[in-house]
Amino acid sequence: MDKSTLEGVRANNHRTMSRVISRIEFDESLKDDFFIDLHEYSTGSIRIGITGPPGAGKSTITDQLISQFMENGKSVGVVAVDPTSPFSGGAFLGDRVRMNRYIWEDKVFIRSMASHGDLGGLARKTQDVGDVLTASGKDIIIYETVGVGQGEHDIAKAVDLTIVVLVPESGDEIQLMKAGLIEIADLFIINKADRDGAHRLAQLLQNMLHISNREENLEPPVFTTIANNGEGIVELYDGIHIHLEKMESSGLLDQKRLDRHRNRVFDLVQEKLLDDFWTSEKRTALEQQTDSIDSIKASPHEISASLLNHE
Ligand SMILES: Nc1nc2c(ncn2[C@@H]2O[C@H](COP(=O)(O)OP(=O)(O)O)[C@@H](O)[C@H]2O)c(=O)[nH]1
Ligand SMILES: [Mg+2]
Repeated sequence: MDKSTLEGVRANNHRTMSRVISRIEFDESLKDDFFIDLHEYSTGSIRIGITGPPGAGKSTITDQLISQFMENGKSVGVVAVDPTSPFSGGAFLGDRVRMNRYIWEDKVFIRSMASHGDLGGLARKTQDVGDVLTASGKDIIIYETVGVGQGEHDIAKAVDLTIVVLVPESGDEIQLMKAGLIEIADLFIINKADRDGAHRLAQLLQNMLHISNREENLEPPVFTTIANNGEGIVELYDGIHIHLEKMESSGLLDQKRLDRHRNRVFDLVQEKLLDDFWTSEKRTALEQQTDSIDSIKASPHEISASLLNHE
């Protein structure tokens, strides 16, 4: 990676961007210098995470939002993060085909990214990829991820606005709480409002949010959509902007961005220390000290202390 790579990114060269993103994805070392030089160009975008259960309509909504942003003269970078399987997952392929109608436009860049089972680095990777897309001139970065585990929390940490997509079948209050998506949402969409129960669920959700909301927080708005025919999309698009403005004027957006900045430094330090620590000698020492079932007699605390003190 050298200056010309940065220039390629800045010139919105999608091939260069793809190459850089693959290196981030597969953890092939990119020099700190690259990111240091990139930084001044990487702070101007709005970053939105879209999460929810499989099949809820996240990709369809993303697709509709891309059209809205484009109509309003904005360029968009989309990262579909698949936390469970490598690229070739059926649903993802479908997503890409549907989103492909923009591929010829240099104002839209769409990319899927697998986490390779390593969720640890996901927040960092998605932020690094967001920086690359921002530096290429994208105004809006959208991350789509399936909300079934840990991945959506990493994405929520990496964005300005987290959107949770639910469907009428998403269930009652208890099921919603259990799903663990409530606490990360800044904004909700009940999609598939062509089915029974969408408005009931929207009402239930609004009541829940109203009761549980603490004063200093902004209450997440709830929108209903029928994404596959575009119903409710303009209202959603406007609602996203109104909510972002509220987040901005209340200071919440700055707070989020600052927390993100600080956490990023924290995570990077942690990763670097771990990388430096686990030399091949240390790994060998660990393996030698844990090479048979008998070795479980030794205290893990003692083994770790000896590794930490080992020169
Ligand atoms: N009935 C109905 N189907 C929808 C709606 N939105 C999306 N779909 C369909 O639901 C399926 C899953 O949508 P997709 O966007 O791939 O969901 P994702 O897994 O959350 O990304 C697709 O067949 C869509 O066409 C909607 O509002 N109503
Ligand atoms: Mg999808």
